Amino acid sequence: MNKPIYVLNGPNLNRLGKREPHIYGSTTLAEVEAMCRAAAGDNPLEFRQSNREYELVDWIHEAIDEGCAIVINPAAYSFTSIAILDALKMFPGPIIELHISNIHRREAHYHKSYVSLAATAIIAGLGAEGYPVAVRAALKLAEV
Ligand code: CA2
Repeated sequence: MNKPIYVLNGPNLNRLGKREPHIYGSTTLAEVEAMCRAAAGDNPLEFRQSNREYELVDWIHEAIDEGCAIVINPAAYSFTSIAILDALKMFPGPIIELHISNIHRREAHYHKSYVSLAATAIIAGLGAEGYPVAVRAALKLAEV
């Protein structure tokens, strides 16, 4: 069995599809998970969301030990978390940073992501459709 791909989601994304649909769309996180699982096919996939920074760090550590690739939407922690950046720097495989919205068209505080310093690639602005694109790309980069 292949190692799993980890799809990690940061704070507030559990509310996806329920608020601000003009920015984040109307797809819920449960629907995003289904899209990711369909994109992964037979490959195992761990799909998680947390509002707690330490939990995301712990899951990145788990992915370092057990995962083949990481897709991460760190949400607001993109712009604040050196802890998540440091954890991602330890991951040997592909890391796709994903944002539903195009962060570069938004306010200046959304422009500088620490996570980008560790990312293999960045997807922003494709809406929820960015997730299956990211999963397919990460699996290809991981050569599974
Ligand atoms: O576009 C993205 O995916 C973001 O990572 C979402 C973050 C934001 O801080 C980033 O700049 C871009 C915010 C997530 C907020 O989640 C919500 C979910 C439902 C409704 C409203 C906000």
